[in-house]
Amino acid sequence: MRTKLVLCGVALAAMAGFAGRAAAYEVIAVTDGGSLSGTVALEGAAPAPAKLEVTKDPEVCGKEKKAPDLVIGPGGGIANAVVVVKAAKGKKMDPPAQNPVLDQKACEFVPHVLLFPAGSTVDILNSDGILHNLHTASTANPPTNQAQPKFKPKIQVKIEKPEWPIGVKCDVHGWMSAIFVAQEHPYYALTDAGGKFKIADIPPGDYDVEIWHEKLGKKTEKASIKAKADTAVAWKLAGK
Ligand SMILES: [Cu+2]
Repeated sequence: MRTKLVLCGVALAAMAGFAGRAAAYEVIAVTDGGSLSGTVALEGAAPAPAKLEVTKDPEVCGKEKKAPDLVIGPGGGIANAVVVVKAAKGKKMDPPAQNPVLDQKACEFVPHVLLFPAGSTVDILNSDGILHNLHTASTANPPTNQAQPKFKPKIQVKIEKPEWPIGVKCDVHGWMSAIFVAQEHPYYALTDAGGKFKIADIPPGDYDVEIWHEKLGKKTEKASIKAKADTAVAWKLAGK
């Protein structure tokens, strides 16, 4: 009985996870799609960026880093927020024309958040020419933990299944962090440095839209998408 309860708990926990929760996405032809565009901004004043201490390789890494987990642009725009239109059906998600790239430059992952279609092969570059180490905390996909010495300017990691956020760390430089978002369907976007985003070709209808930020958390908004028109929004996330 006890074993059964435990197994049941594990199954529930798995179902609550992203991969288990997502109903199958249905591909349809979208001929009269609309778009959703706008901004995600911080409610209230922007905090001063936190500083991270550099404890290794200062000749390449520098002395100090700005924490990449909360970047606020002019006007309060929040960079690196993930916006997802919770569409059950829509257009096919095409593979990227080129492999998504995560570089390591001055001991920072660039970009800090990398959004790409599930099934992509990510090119991990090492522009620094020193030892880095790629360590991902995937659960739906196999995690990877591999050294990237200076003679390996590129390694590749395939992320087969939709999963996010996938934490990425370098075990050599503890302050380095990035996030992979392996999207399940085409209706995902990442806000730019000004907090702006745009998602196109959405079938007309009413949707829940999830906004997620690694530091500010998650919020659900509503949006009505109209045929061949843009719906403009200005959303806010509260500071913590
Ligand atoms: Cu490193």
